[in-house]
Amino acid sequence: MSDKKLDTPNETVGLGRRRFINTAALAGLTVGVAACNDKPAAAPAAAPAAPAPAPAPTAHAGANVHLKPGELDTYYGLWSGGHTGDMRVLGLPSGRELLRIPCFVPDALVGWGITNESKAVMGTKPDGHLRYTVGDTHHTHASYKDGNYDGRYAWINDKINSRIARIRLDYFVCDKITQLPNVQGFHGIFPDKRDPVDQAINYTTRVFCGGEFSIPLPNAGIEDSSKYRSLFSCVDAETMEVRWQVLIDGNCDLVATSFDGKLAATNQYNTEMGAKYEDMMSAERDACLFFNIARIEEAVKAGKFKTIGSSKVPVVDGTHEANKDPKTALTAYVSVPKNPHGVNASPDQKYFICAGKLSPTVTVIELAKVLDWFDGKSEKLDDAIVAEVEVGLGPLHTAFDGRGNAFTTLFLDSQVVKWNIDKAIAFHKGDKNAKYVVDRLDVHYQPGHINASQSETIAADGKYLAVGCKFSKDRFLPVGPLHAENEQLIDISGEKMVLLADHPVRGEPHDFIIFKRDLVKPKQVYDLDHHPLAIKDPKESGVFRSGKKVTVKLTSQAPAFSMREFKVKKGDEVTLILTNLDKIEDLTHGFAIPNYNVNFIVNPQETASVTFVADQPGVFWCYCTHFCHALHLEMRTRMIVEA
Ligand code: RUQ
Ligand code: CUA
Ligand code: CA
Repeated sequence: MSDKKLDTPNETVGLGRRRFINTAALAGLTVGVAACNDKPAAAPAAAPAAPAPAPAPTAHAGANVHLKPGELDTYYGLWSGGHTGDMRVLGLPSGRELLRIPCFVPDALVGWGITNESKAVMGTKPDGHLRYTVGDTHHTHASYKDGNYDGRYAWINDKINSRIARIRLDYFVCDKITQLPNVQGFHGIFPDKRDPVDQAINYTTRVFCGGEFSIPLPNAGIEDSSKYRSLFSCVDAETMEVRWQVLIDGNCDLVATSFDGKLAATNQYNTEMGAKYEDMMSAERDACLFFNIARIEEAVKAGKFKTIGSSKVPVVDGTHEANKDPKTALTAYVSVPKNPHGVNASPDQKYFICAGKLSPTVTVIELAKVLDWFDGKSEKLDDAIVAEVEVGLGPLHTAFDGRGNAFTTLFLDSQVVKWNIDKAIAFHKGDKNAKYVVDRLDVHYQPGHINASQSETIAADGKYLAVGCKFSKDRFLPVGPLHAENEQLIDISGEKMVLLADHPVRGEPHDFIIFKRDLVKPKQVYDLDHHPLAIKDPKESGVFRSGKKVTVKLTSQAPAFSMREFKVKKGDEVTLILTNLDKIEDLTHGFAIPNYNVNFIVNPQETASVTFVADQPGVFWCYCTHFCHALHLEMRTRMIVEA
């Protein structure tokens, strides 16, 4: 893509005179994206206030990225996998990918979508086949305690089928998936940052989920699109049940939560409620929508809700019409420019920041002032906006260093801009000498999400910044038309940002979080008692028949399965249960049955099962697929299917 083309609509004007991006500019972007053969340009010509060249990386920072063999990373990163429907675990600062945790899409390594256990998590149709085999994960966040990660859970969204998955951070596995009723395009996601203060309602942690696409509710018939609405959903972190939903005007995009458990926010790019993109960008301003969580829960408790279609989830009314009186309002729509993308809560617990996307601005909203409005202490909701300042073209997402600075991606400028929140507020108040832009750094290219180590926690440490660049063009060896994406790592410990490394990743991750490694305590082996069908002694192995249903019980201990052969009859419905009795960390075995579409792994002390119909007679060598021992190839058992 050509940066020159991206900048064409603006090349003759300075930042101060750029306002909103129009359709022509977007058309220019489209052409630029299509014309990917163009030589990549350096910094965009029209980039405002071009920074001095960044200083060379400090010895400290550079040395940290290139870990010596055997040296461990200091941070974990949880990345969403995009189309692969998984969560990826990276070590940082090295950028090494350590694991992919399958959630929404079958996975060949683990046998996700093959084993009965994973199918039960993923959900099946009455015929036993998976309900869905595609997914699209965008946003991942982890559970908090007192404003910092507590290492219990992470959650990730599936935009396609409106599902939320929970990952246990002790085993790094997905253990529950919930589909949100009456939601299409489930996008933003964010949990509570502490167990909320109001114990009277007996809260546990909640996860808030934004519905992006507006649909008829209930979704029957094709009616006037101006009547479509979206829902904002609250999911219980423990039960993973949907507790309540809020009917809203406009749509939800990203989601953020306050540190005190009182407010959740979502940015809205389609307050126009347009059904075509031209309509979605017709208004000069959209909104950042705030939810008064305590009031919503009280309304639910008081029975002030309806239900939609066959769903039993209580739905309260958060539309404009029903929320005009601040003293009873469940929602507050704060006006922000134009098609905002991303909303982030600053680690000082004071502000929510919305990036403009089609406006070159970021909007800083003061939390206390939103609460003042709900309490009737402030007349105008717009007073909650304490800054709305220009930062560059196509601002999308914001991260924080814990020292009062924010870092916002500029999609169109291909830059990260570092800006100071207090100075932006001063500038907005009229101090035109307040230089809120601290630094700019070119990134490669077209950045979307951004996050800093510990960014949205009270322990933001201002060390590393990762930037998810949507296009890598010339940064890696070409591998055909589809390029790797570029997750870049930046040192933010000093005044100036320093680019440290490019990390190629398979398309296409979106969001991610980065946290200190000691916040999680991974388990080394499973516990036999976790699975009710665990075979604790090889002597329990055997073939157990009940009519046409046959249970085959097997154990594994390197380099052998407990039975060297087993017999079933053609037409039997076979459930094979395999417990791995090896006790050593990482001593995993696999189990594959040729021609039967069976392949899965069992980790040490783990039990898994598969069910299939033995429809082909013959001899089938079931073999271990995971290299475990010098006699790994010999680790087999013979399934004999009698005609
Ligand atoms: S959105 S590139 Cu799906 Cu996370 Cu902003
Ligand atoms: Cu067991 Cu390879
Ligand atoms: Ca809009």
